[in-house]
Amino acid sequence: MHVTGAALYIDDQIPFSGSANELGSPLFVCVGGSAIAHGAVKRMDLSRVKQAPGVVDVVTAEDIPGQLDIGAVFPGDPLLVADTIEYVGQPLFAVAATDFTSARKAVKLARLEYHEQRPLLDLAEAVAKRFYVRPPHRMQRGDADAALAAAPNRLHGELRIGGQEHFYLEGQASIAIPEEDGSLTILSSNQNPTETQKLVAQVMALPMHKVTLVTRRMGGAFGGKETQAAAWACLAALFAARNHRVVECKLARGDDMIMTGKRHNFLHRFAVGFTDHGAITALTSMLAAQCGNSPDLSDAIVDRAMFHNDNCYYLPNVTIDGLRCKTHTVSNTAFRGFGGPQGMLAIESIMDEIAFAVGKDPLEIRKLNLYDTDSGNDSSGAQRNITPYHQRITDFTVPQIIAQLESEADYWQRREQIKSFNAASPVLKKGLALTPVKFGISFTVSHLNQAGALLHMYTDGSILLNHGGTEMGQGLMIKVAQIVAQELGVSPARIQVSATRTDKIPNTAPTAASSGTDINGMAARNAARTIKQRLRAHLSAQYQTPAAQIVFANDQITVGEQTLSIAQGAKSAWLARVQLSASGFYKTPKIHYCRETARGRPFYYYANGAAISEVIIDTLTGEYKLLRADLIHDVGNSINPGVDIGQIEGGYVQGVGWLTSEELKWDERGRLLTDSPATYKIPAIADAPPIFNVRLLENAANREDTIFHSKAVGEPPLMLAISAWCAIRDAIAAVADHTRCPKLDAPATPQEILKAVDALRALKVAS
Ligand code: MTE
Ligand code: QUE
Ligand code: MOS
Repeated sequence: MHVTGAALYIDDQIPFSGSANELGSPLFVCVGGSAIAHGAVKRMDLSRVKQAPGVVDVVTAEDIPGQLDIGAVFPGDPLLVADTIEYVGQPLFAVAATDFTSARKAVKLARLEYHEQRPLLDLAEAVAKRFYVRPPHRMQRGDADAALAAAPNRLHGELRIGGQEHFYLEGQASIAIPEEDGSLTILSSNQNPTETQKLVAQVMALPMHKVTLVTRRMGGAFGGKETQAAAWACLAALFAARNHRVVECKLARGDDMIMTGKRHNFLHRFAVGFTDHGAITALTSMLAAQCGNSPDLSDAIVDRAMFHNDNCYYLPNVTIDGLRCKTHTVSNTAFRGFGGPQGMLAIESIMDEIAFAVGKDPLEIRKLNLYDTDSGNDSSGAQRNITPYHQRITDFTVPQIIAQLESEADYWQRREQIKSFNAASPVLKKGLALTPVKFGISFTVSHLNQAGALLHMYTDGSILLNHGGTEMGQGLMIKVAQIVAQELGVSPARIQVSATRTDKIPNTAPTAASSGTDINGMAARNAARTIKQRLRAHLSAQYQTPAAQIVFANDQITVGEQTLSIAQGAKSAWLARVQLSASGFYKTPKIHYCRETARGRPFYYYANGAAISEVIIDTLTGEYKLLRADLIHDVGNSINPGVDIGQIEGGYVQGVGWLTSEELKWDERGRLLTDSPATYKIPAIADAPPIFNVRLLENAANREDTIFHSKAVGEPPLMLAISAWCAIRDAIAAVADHTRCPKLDAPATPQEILKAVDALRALKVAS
């Protein structure tokens, strides 16, 4: 339905949201944002706004009946500015009008004067000034300083990693419907309905049971609707309650890009020690994230960056420091991978640097440093399978995936072909890289690893499934329906999946951390098992048949010699007053993590994969093209191979966008310059590699007891795109015959590539 256009998004639901009844016609909201990055409002004259055609209501911070702050985890996010302005676009007031265009025109009529202060906009400056939204955190194993001092070889360096705009096709949007008794129903494009329910309740000074969040689906989210969908739902709710009208609050694309947070850009500084063969003996790593003006989810995001700073590699002595830097920019937030991609890119870049230093192919260095789960102790007797946070790596499929890719995608032959091509081609240069991925599955904040489901079977044998997860295009609903269908021996067509509603399943976790199917699938299966057990017990008594001889399969129930339709079974149970509605619950087992000691088992298991990317660059213009990508990814026993392969392809392409063409730029006053698709370049279909081989690892059942022994797939494949960035760097290095590792930041835009090429050429001339 997403793909064909049959799906209804928030904006499409206005005609169905009570607009033709006693509530009158709906109102539409536009938000007025700050023009300055830091300071305070001296004067806010909204008289012309109020008088503008179509305007029905205007609100400022003073009009909020309950709590002003909507920070999800820590305070710091006022719904509307009450005193200090902390970024350009920060909401100051909001307008509701009879149509969206009138609301937008009215906002422009505000007369605003500011007390302006100098904003801090640069990440490196925030690092230097220790300007933080949250305190730093450290993970440690062994003695990195001593091992570094003793290392036969050392390198140190710095890498800048860019952020990323979510660019979900459906922008932020919510509709609020006032109900008869002061309750509110909110339709919201939202990954985190429970969190928004709580915040709307707090803002409106209502108990949570008076607020119901409904999320049918999102037209994409990618982490951008985990915390940052809440503000627009709150504003719609505020206007709906004040005016007793249906109210829609949606952001125009430009406002969406300016007013909502993005992937965190990072500054990475490191020192690495290694043997003459290229085996790492010590690493000190500083991961500094630009969080923007408030904490939002940055504590957990920088933690996840730190958890993935090892990627697939054993680091015998390691210290990782994570810094949550504050700047006067919009608060950055969750984005597919949740900090993991940034932490992982940092170590993959180091792998390349070591390869240049010891004169080996980067793949050799990667293989040499992989975790070893079978045998190997290092020289100190320590097992080579312990992470910097002291979780033991088991069931590590990466060596197998790399071996399969090396042979099936001809890594070494193509390496030779590329060498010959480059030797004969002075302007165009090709590059190749293979990079692996190990991504930890579970929310690292343990209490979020829980899910609920509610299953009804009707007397006609049809089934209604509810669970706490939300659909954003990742295929969660079909996967959970398949799971219930499998458990009950019926076809998925018999199962209708309801919209996600906080009045059906309460207190849910966000649909995030790739855990949607893992936890909601289990909860739904538990509900299905309960109904099945009740049916079996009933039919066993009714037909005097042992329970073991009752089989649910092929849309039928076989009871000994007899065959019943599901409808017959359901009706029989109903007549005997057997409950055909059940709830299910699941919490992820085995996980624990102590943040004080930075030790534990934060992840139930890991998702693995690897990719080879081949690129060609033009060393005169800096332009590049992906020529070929070969991906092998481990999804365990796939619940839906079509959906999984779609996630892998989409994740890879989105990652390539992050690391190549998607560049966010602000001016010196903190205004976003890249606020439209004209200036912010996401990948288009022609940017996908013409040869794109995507395969699922075979015979890869998850050894943990996950749903049908599958593995989560939503986020991990994004990081396969690191191979494209490394391949570009490899192509650049060809300019100086691979004698030096090019200095390259991310994203590798044509400008960045050209800068790196020119730097190498200048060195070559000088020597
Ligand atoms: N795929 C599509 N089509 N649209 C999305 O918004 N979000 C990603 C991923 N895949 C996303 C997507 C992110 S950030 C996450 S955490 C997971 O889907 C969430 O869904 P899951 O847990 O059900 O995999
Ligand atoms: C991965 C994630 C999330 C995470 C931790 C991960 C995530 C998320 C939170 C989070 C943390 C604390 C809260 C909260 C949410 O943690 O998406 O509401 O209080 O929202 O390892 O994806
Ligand atoms: Mo995904 S970034 O965990 O919403």
